[in-house]
Amino acid sequence: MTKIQDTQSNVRSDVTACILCSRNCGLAVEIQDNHFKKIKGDDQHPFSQGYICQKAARLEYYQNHDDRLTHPLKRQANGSYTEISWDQALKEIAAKLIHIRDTYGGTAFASVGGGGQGNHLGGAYSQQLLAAMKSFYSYNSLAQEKTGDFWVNGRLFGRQDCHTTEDVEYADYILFIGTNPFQAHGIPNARDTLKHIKKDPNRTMVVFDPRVSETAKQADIHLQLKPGTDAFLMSAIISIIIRENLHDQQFIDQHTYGFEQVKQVFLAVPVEDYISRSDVDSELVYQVARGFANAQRGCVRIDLGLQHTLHTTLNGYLEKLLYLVTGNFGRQGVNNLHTFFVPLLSDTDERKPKYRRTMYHNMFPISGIFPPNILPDEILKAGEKRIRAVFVSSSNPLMTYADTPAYTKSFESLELLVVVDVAMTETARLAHYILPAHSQFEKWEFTGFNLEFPKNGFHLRHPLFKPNGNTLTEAEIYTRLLEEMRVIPKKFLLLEKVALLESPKTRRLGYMAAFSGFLAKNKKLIPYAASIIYRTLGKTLPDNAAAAAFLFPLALKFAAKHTKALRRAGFVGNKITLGCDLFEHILSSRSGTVVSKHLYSDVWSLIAYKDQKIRLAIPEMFVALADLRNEQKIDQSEYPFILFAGERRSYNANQIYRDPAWRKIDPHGSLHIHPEDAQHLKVINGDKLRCISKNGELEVVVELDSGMRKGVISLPHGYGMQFKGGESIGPRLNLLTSSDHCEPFTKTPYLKHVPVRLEKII
Ligand SMILES: Nc1nc2c(c(=O)[nH]1)N[C@H]1C(S)=C(S)[C@@H](COP(=O)(O)OP(=O)(O)OC[C@H]3O[C@@H](n4cnc5c(=O)[nH]c(N)nc54)[C@H](O)[C@@H]3O)O[C@H]1N2
Ligand SMILES: Nc1nc2c(c(=O)[nH]1)N[C@H]1C(S)=C(S)[C@@H](COP(=O)(O)OP(=O)(O)OC[C@H]3O[C@@H](n4cnc5c(=O)[nH]c(N)nc54)[C@H](O)[C@@H]3O)O[C@H]1N2
Ligand code: SF4
Ligand SMILES: [Mo]
Repeated sequence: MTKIQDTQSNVRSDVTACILCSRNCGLAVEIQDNHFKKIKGDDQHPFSQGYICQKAARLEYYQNHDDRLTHPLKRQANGSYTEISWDQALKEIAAKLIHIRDTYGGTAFASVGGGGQGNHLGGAYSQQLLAAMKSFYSYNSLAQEKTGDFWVNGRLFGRQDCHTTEDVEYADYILFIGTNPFQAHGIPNARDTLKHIKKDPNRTMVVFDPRVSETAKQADIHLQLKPGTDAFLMSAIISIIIRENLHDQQFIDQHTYGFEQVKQVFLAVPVEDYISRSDVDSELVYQVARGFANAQRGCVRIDLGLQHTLHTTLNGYLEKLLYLVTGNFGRQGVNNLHTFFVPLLSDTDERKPKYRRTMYHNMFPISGIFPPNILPDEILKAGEKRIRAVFVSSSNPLMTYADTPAYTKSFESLELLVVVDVAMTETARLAHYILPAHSQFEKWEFTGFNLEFPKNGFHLRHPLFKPNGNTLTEAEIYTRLLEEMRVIPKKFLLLEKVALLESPKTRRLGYMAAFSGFLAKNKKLIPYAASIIYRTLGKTLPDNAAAAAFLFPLALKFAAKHTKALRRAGFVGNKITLGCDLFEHILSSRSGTVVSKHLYSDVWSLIAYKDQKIRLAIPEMFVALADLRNEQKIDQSEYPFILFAGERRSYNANQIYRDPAWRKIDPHGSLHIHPEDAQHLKVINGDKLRCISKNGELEVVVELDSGMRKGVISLPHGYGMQFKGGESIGPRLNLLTSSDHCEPFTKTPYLKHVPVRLEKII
């Protein structure tokens, strides 16, 4: 279904996708005069198949609101902003960037962000600026949550971009550890999937969560553990499985190395002591260990409840061991690896000296990304080698990264801060230049969160609306900037000519031959391939899809690597023309397309180690396990509560919606607290409390919730924005968090383990 025009009322029907979480469900929309009139699920979307949640219906609040940016802005000496032309903005920024690069070198520049929950197309262009600045420093939100997980994958499977996935829909015994898919999604069509599991007496759902989350309410077994104790609990479960000989020896012998060492380590785990540390019923733990190990199809799904808390990386190792030692890997209904059509991650093994570290923390990248937690120090404390210029794109660090005071101070000290966004954000308000982008519904876009196996898909979205004001796409912004910096020429006469000669018969292959030849002769231009192809082949694509042209070489590469999987998905041609067919389908399939169909047994070929075997023994993790034993209990005398600083609820969606009117409930983003704790503090629903951490304080509104553990409180993520420059609405959480309260290894912040105290406001 595409573009059906109702001429009378000027209402159009069209399709697109939701941009609010990593599921990126397909949407069928009705549009009138640059407004969404109606939003439903798109039945034609190959993965979501009509499913959406309540958040997507409100996307009009993303597309049209009072904080939308319409013109490039330059900050004046008095802090106000003046509209300037794109020419002036890009010329001035280019001159400043060149000065900083040529005076201080590659360590003086960092890029932050590059893509949010649905907009990854622009990232291909923004990352080019790193090469132009001779910098490695790419900071991104993934490195404040998922890099511990990626690091473990690197050791287990051979590369940090061997990314795991969960076949929850087909599993019969599912462990949800530190995740609440009912609200946060992250698994296909979450609420339907949960409902099916719940209804089926032959399937078991276990939730590990200190809170009775919406998912826990649907579970067969809820382990309401003490926050931050998952490493103890998972270690105990693995130990029980091994002690009781419930591990899958045949799988282990056939597909892994290192089990003997793992076995010794876990046989030494003091099971009862660890279970009591997590404060759950011992019998239930044995039941889960046995149930999971004996299941036909056991599957583990985790998220921030494991990553934003104590032992981040170790947690990642343990949850993976759970499914690996029980042989729940490489089949239907268990955990698997998957392909990436657009590679979101890379492999930067820190043992190899070629990956440049940061100047102050000597921090290494994981999967190519540096952790936002260290950026303020790298700006403020690295002396002559400090970061002096930062480009922020599709991210709002002043709201979303730990330690807002440190971020504010460091960003205020920069010689150049440029923000590329669709809205006037808190971070933008500190920038020297603000560059306004087309919204995600005004340009070609896609998500790189295609994390499915064995069937994977891709959805290239076309523009729905005409662009707002004097805005540009990221493709155009960064390409012009590279031209202004003179790192790429403004014209590529030969390539443009070859591109124009292409016909359906030649399938753009003449262009690809010329393009490869051109890059072979001009190696310095290889990092800017996306902009070059945008300016040349891009001009010949239908419907002004120039910005998507770089998907063509990716399609050729994907087809060459996964030829059989593409054929199974219905694409035709030889090893080369198959990629052309894929690209054509991507361009024309408005609801998205299946790009590959693997067999489950192909999973072994996705392991990066040449012998396709998994390395179960990770020495660093054995050290972390040994440290667990001696871990002291935290002294809670000054800060008696543990705050979850960032719960996913019905009406939060990162910092994507700024207008508070989008929320149907929970306008204050209230503090959830156990009724007995509230009674001690002498507060009832609607009262106000001061929530005080080592780093700062916030005023919060009380909501009693008997599903909370005593001593544990929760505030939502995605509030606290200053809409139209006014007061913060709801908790501005990262005023409470600090960047040194983090896992020392990956620097992932412990946002779900913030010690606080509460005081009644009278
Ligand atoms: N509605 C909504 N959905 C979203 C988003 C959003 O902003 N709003 N954001 C998206 C993004 S960016 C992400 S990364 C995902 C995150 O998705 P999730 O991680 O699933 O969501 P959270 O609510 O942050 O945390 C999940 C659960 O962890 C529990 N938890 C806290 N501490 C612990 C602990 O020590 N152990 C265990 N086992 N559990 C613990 C919390 O009680 C909570 O129920 O959500 C995505 N989806
Ligand atoms: N305390 C606390 N902090 C957290 C979390 C938490 O649970 N607790 N969660 C963390 C997690 S898991 C994540 S993923 C991060 C998310 O934090 P960020 O990475 O900062 O991402 P978003 O909040 O999604 O912000 C996206 C920005 O992109 C802009 N934008 C939208 N569309 C476009 C576009 O087309 N082009 C451009 N250039 N910009 C666009 C939006 O206006 C917004 O300013 O927050 C983290 N911060
Ligand atoms: S928020 Fe996530 S689950 Fe809900 S409609 Fe959007 S993409 Fe789908
Ligand atoms: Mo996230």
